[in-house]
Amino acid sequence: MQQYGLEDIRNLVLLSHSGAGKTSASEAILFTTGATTRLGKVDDGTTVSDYDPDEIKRKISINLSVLPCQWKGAKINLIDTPGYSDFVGEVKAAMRVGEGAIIVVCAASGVEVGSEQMWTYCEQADLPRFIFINKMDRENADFYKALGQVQSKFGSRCVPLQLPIGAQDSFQGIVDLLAMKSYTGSKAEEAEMPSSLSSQAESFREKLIEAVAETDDRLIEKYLDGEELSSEELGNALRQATISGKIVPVLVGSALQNIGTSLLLDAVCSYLPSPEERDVVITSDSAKQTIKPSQEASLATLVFKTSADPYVGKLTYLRVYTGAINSNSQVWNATRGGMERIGQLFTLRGKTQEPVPQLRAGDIGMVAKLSLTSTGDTLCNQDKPVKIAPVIFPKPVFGEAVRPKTKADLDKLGEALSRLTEEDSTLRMHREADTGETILSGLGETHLEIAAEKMLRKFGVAVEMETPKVPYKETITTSTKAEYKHKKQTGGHGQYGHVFLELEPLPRGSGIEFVDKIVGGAIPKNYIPSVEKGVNEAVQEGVLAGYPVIDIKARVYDGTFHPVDSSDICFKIAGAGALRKGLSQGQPILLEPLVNMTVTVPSDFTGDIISDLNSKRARVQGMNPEGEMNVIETQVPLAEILRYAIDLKSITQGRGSYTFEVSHYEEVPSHIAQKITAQRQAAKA
Ligand SMILES: Nc1nc2c(ncn2[C@@H]2O[C@H](COP(=O)(O)OP(=O)(O)OP(=O)(O)O)[C@@H](O)[C@H]2O)c(=O)[nH]1
Ligand SMILES: [Mg+2]
Repeated sequence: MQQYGLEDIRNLVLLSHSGAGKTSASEAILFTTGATTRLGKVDDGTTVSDYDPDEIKRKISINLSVLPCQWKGAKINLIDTPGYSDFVGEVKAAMRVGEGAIIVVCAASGVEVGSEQMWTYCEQADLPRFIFINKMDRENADFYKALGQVQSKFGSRCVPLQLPIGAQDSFQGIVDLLAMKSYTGSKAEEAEMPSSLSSQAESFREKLIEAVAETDDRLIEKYLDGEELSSEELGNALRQATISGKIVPVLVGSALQNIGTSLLLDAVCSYLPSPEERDVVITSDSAKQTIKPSQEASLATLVFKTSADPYVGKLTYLRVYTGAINSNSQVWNATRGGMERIGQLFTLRGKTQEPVPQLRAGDIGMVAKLSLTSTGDTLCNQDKPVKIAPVIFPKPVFGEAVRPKTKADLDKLGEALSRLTEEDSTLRMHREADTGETILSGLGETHLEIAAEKMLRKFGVAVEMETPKVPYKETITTSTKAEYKHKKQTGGHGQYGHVFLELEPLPRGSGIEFVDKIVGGAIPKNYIPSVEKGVNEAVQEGVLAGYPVIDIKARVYDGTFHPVDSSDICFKIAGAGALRKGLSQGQPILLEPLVNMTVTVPSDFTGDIISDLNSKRARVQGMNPEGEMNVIETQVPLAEILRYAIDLKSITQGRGSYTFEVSHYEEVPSHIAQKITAQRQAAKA
């Protein structure tokens, strides 16, 4: 097995709006580097990257895939990511382990929302990047228009390194502006520069040289003095400028026709950083710290993804930052504080596994069947423990209630759900005690739909999903007194319990209080716990719509008993009866949960968002501009935002995001309460 030094590795992430051509570009790269012998197509379901049945069916990427290949002495771990926003967790994981990115832009559609989002993520992560203007062969492809959009959205530091030769039907090749050479066809054969392009190429070359020179004090001096800059000088300066983000090179091509691929690969190796050039952020008790990547140092490996394979079991994706990890070894999981046994390490290209004896710093690989380890953990040597900063995943916001279709499905549901949530850090499962529902939450409707399909395909569990029930509650609004006598005469000895309760509404969040105010033994002490039991059982189901009752004080202040006929059960029945009576008299109301929600949208959408929020009974509590975004703080009933992921996506074309947490309960407005009560009663009947 060939071993690569840090400087010979490129961990390269492909990013874009869905459909700009990342998977197609990956396919072209694998073919061009000789990793594959035929060029697959997304539309035929034959790509290496999108091999998952869900991906083939939908013709989109859902999972990140690591696609190792070799180019001119370098090892490139290409990481294809999904562009669809529900799968942004995969993007975050991929970006965490990459040193460089290519943002793919469609030459016909221009810069789409998703690609803008990716640019923002790259800015936040300080990730050096290229722009690749793809689909030059397509109808309506226009390099200069797309470039104009790129520069107006991302700034003039996006500088073309290449120009296309021809466009659409007549797209043939690429002009390399640094070398001033032309290449045509998928084999990139050197060709004469078309005369129609030469003055255009000269002028773009001049802009490129000026931009590069401006990033380097020594070069700009030479440049202004009118001296010629050597291609070595330019290349070195461009590399530094790309790594520092002062320049974002713009490249061009067609993934489908495999034109421009080899030049793109050359540029990746020449200008994007190797693992050596990016320090590793570790978490420590004090401030943010970094360590230097090194193959000689002690081991530090980050687990950035886990996938659940129905046959192999759990598959753990590793990125080694320092040292090396060996097959059939023991390592220390610093995050969990325990030893982990490492079996056979391998690299994975699509579904093809290749066993490797060792993974060295800079590289990416996988291992199966780890017991202790999950996504985000650091594996290292026990005597040199270290924790690498984990991937920060977006919080799940869109929940649905999961119901197994049959009894057999029910038995397997728990296991399937826990495997799924282990595999996907943006999925969560919890049981809502108040409604008895199992809630699966993720980032959007498609996300959950695919989770359900996966559950069926991988674990044979069939489920139905529906909007979760709102955990309404009930309470009373006035104090009241109620009496209940349970008395029965049956054959032998009878039943007797008699309770007087006083009910009082309590402030929100108080819960249920039970107070014993019996004097003079009107109810013997030993029966009081039974009265309390009765009260506690009865509050589980309110008198309005059967929802649990909260925030009341129940005081037992009087009663009578019978020396022979009274019993625990009789006083329990009496306690419950008195409570129910009291609830009916206490002017009961329905309560609903309110959430504190933070919505982040581009400022232009503020008006639309606010008017939608108003229609959802929201109280807007603040707005804080953050750059081009507006952060809207609001309090809104949970019932109104159960499907907000869908509304927000449609209002903002996917540019918005939100988070929320349950805050407190408030009274449901009476016209809505009436509807809910009527529905519940109808359902019961
Ligand atoms: N004409 C033309 N079509 C292309 C090119 N690249 C990709 N396509 C087509 O565009 C569609 C989407 O391509 P993908 O490669 O799946 O795009 P993606 O960015 O991976 O999409 P997601 O995985 O959903 O984010 C497919 O139908 C491709 O055949 C290209 O260079 N030219
Ligand atoms: Mg794709």
